[in-house]
Amino acid sequence: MKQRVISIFLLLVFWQALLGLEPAHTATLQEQNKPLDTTWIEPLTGMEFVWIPQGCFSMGSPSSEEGRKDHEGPVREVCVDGFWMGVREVSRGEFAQFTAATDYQTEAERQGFSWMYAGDWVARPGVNWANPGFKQSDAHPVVHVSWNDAGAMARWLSAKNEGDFRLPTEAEWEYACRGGTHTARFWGTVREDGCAFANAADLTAQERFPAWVVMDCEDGFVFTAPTGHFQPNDFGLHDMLGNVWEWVYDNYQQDAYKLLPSINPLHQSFRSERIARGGSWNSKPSAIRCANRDVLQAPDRRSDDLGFRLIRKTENHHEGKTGR
Ligand SMILES: [Ca+2]
Ligand SMILES: [Ca+2]
Repeated sequence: MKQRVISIFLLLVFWQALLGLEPAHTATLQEQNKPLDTTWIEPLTGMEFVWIPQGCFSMGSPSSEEGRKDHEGPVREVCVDGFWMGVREVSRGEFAQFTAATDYQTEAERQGFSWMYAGDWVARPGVNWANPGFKQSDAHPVVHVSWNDAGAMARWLSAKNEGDFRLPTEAEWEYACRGGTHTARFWGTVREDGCAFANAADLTAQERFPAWVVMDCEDGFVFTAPTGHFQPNDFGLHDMLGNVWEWVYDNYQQDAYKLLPSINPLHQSFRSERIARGGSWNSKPSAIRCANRDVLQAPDRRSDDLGFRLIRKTENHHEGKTGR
């Protein structure tokens, strides 16, 4: 009897191997959590989202990293659940569809001014997302938008679609920026390679602003570039470094990496400081790093180098959970 059972078992194993079938339980956690499609287009704006699988990474920068500040440490392992992320920064054309549909007025429009950078910060009257102070097409990233403005667009998209839209947390943003890499920049260790991957302060910008510290290469843009113009990282995300700084969801906490949990960390408080990530067209090379945290004093801050991208969280795509 025992021999017969073993024979049947071996026959089944042989049969399964012959058919090339894998037993169901060998499917990896990653495969189980993968959505059916890995890109998704938001129907109202045409914004493209890509699935960022759950994962863990070393958040923060080592003390040896050039340009590093103390609040970028201590480096620690952080894990985030999977999410959909905007492949590109929100463009001016996409933001225009939001304002046209809702009559929303940005804080720069309501208060009648925004901040512009040309070596020093100047509060300039009449400047806003539709009148940015330099030439832009609808394909360029929207600028002069506050944290509050970004939240308003996210709430509009959440009301019109399945899923919840919001800014990425700091952890989600840095995980997405790194795209599985461990270097200061997702393209590797040679910062001059950056002109293929990021619109930053470069030789093109130095012709206009001679005092700027720049990358020793030409990216071709003094101010913003069309979103998606540069090569993406390994997650398929464009402009995670450079072009415009990107708002994240958290309130700023200097000691966040000491205090927050390592699973899906998020800092929320009554303090007004917020954070932007990734650097912009006016950033010197040492600011163009995935770990860099720029502290902004209030959620109504806006400027000509500051925009955002959104993420989308859904329940029906076997959304990846860290399970810890
Ligand atoms: Ca540039
Ligand atoms: Ca950016």
